[in-house]
Amino acid sequence: MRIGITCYPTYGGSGAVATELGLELAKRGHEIHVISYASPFRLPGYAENVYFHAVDLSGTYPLLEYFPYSLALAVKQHEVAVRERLDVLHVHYAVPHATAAFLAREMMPEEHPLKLITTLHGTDITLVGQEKSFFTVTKFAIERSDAVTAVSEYLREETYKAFGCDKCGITVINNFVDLETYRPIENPAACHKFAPPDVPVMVHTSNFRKLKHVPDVVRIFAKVRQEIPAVLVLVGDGPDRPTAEAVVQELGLEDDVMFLGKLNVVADVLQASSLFVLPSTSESFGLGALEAMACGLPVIASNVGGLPEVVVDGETGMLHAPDDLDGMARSALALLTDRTRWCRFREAAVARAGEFSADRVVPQYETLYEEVIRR
Ligand code: GMT
Repeated sequence: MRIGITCYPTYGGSGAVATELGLELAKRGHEIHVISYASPFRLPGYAENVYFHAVDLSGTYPLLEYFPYSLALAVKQHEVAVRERLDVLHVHYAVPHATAAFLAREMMPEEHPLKLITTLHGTDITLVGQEKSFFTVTKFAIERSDAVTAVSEYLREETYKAFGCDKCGITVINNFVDLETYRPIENPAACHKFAPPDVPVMVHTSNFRKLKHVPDVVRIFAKVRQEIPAVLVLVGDGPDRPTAEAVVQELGLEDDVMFLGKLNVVADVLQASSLFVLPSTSESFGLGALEAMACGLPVIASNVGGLPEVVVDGETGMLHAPDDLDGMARSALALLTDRTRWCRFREAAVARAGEFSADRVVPQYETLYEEVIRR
C-alpha cells in the first residue's frame, strides 16, 4: 500500500508512534510518505521506502499575521496524495491534522479516492480538542474520517464522553514497541555508568509538560534518596524543566540528578537504569512506560487514564494516585531494596511489553487500512 502519514515532528509520543509505525510498515514493503513541517525526531537519515515531504511554510503576506498552517498542510497532503497515488492518509493527533486531511481528501479527483484514518493519541481529546476554538471542527473531522483509532480503551471512552460521536466506531490499537531496540541487557553498567555498580538509577523520559509532573519525579526521588544511595536521570525538555531544576537545587540534589535534555534514542539510557517513574495527571497510554518495561524496568506511575492498561499493578510496576508521592517513594524503595522482588518485576515487565510488540500491533493497522480501502 501507499500510505501518507502526518504527525507532529516534535518530541512526543504521538510523533514517536507515527514514525515508528511508518518505519515498521516500510519494512513490511509498504511505501510511506511522511508529511509534516519538519522531519520527525525519530526518523533516521534514510530508511528504505520512507519519504519525507515538508509542508511549505514560505507563503507570507502582510495581511497574514498568523500563518494558516492547517491550509498549507492540507495542500501538501493533497499534492503528495495525487502525485504519489496514496491509498491511505493516516493522521496522528486530531488537532489540526484530521481537519487538514479532511480537506485534502475532499479535494481529490473523483477517480482517485483517498481514505482518511485518524489516530487519537491523548491531549487532542482530553485537552486541546476540547478547547472552544477547536471543539466543533475536531468533532467534525473525527466523525468524517473513514476510520478512527484510539491508543487505549480509556481514550476511546473519553472520546465518546467528550465528543459524543457515537457513530465514530473507534477501534483501539495500542502503542507498540520495537523489541529489537528496546530489550533488557545483561550488564546495564556496560551501557552507561550513571552510578557506581550497586547504586540504583531512577529514570524519567517525557516532554516535561505540566501534566507529566516532572518536579514530582524529583520529589519522589528525594524521598528515596533519604533512605538509600540512588541517582535520578531525567531525559527530555519542556515547560516544566526550570521548575524541576529549581526543586533539585532547593532539595540539594545537584550531585544525584542528571538532566540529559532531548534525546532521539532513549533505549540505551533505559537499559542502564533500574526503575521508571511517571507520575502524570493524565496519560492516555504511556509509551514511555512501555519502552521502559521492554528494557526490563519496573514502573512506578499514577493510576490514571490508560496506564493501568499497560502497567500491571503489583506485577510489572506499582500504581498510585498522582499526588501520592509518599506511596510512590515507598513502592520505589520496596523494589530497589529487594533484589529478588525487583528481578521478578523486571521479568514480568519484559513479558508484558512483549504483548505490545510491533509484530503484534502493526498488523492491526494493516488490516484496518485494507478494510477501509475495500469499502
Ligand atoms: O499529550 C499528548 O496527547 C500528545 C502525545 C505526545 O505527542 O506526546 O502523547 C500521547 O500519545 C502517546 C502515544 O500515543 C501516549 O503514549 C501518551 O500517553 C499520550 N500522552 C498523554 O495522554 C498525556
